[in-house]
Amino acid sequence: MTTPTFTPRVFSGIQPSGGLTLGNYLGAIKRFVQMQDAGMPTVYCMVDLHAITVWQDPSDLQHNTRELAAGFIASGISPEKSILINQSQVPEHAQLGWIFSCVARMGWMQRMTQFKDKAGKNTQNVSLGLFGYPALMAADILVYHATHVPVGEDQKQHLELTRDIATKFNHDYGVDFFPITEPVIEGAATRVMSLRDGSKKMSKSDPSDASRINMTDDADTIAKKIRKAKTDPDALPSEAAGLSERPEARNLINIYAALSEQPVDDVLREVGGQQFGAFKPLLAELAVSKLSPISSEMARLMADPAEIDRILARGARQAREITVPILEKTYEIVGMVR
Ligand code: AQP
Repeated sequence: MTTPTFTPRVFSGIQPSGGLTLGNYLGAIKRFVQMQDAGMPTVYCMVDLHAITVWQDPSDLQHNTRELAAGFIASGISPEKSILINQSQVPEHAQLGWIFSCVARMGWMQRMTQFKDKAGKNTQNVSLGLFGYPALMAADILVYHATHVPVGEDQKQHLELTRDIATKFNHDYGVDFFPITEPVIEGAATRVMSLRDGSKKMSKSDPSDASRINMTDDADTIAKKIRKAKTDPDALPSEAAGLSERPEARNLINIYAALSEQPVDDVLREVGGQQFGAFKPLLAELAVSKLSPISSEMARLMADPAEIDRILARGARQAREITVPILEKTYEIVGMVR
């Protein structure tokens, strides 16, 4: 059998499970914009079906979905260049998700560390959806035959599972129908850590608001959170090796490097030897200068939610031109009578 070549296509998504954080921006959205601007066909998604794997208040979910769309657009994702969608408006995601739930093996799912982290000791009481989530994520990607998926480091294992699902489907049915997707995990901030604990990922659902920078935070709030960020008493090193045992210092330097688009070594050449008392105001100033234009644009877009809804409706129509034929062909391969 010949291996088909798949046309490059980029897909990625973010859950509207809270407000956008600096982690989502640096780990994911910045790369989304770069790939769009490099001229690749791109599909970006608010994954609302994933968000409800944990409880979401319905009105918050609506608000967060529109605000996330505003965040995408304000960060540089153009609805003219990318297909911008809300997952539940493109039903083929969930339909292919079911097929993939029948391809993925229990043993594979039980190895997913994000499930273990999110369920904690509560594995009997969390939703079945939280456990099955990675099969739906594989469907989100493969229902577009996407070849490249820009994500933060925390999603690496789910992308390996996506490759396993595609491989098993192709093998079981004797086809070369689904591509083996490449994760794109690059840059200085693929894993932005909590400002309160350098061993924990910055997360929109962390109960402590001080642990994260929200894209909607104003300048004073950003400066205050950075001023209060956990650090150690030592001065900053002049080389990256000096950060290896200092997770909080490494995190702030990585954030600085990603925001200023410089390698970590160049940043340390500039700020090595400084105490945090001197470095934190520099970081705050940089963060405010990069994030303020985005948050003001988000506020402007949120003043017209009907326009956001129009953009998403158009995105869903464009997306379904791709997803309907791929799902139909999948059903045919599986042997469903149509
Ligand atoms: N701290 C982070 N550093 C770098 N990248 C990150 N991402 C998330 N947090 C960081 C990347 O953002 C994209 C969207 O993530 P998501 O919203 O789908 O889910 P998540 O990874 O579970 O993010 P959160 O903020 O922690 O959400 P909750 O609290 O709802 O679970 C992904 O590409 C992710 O890698």
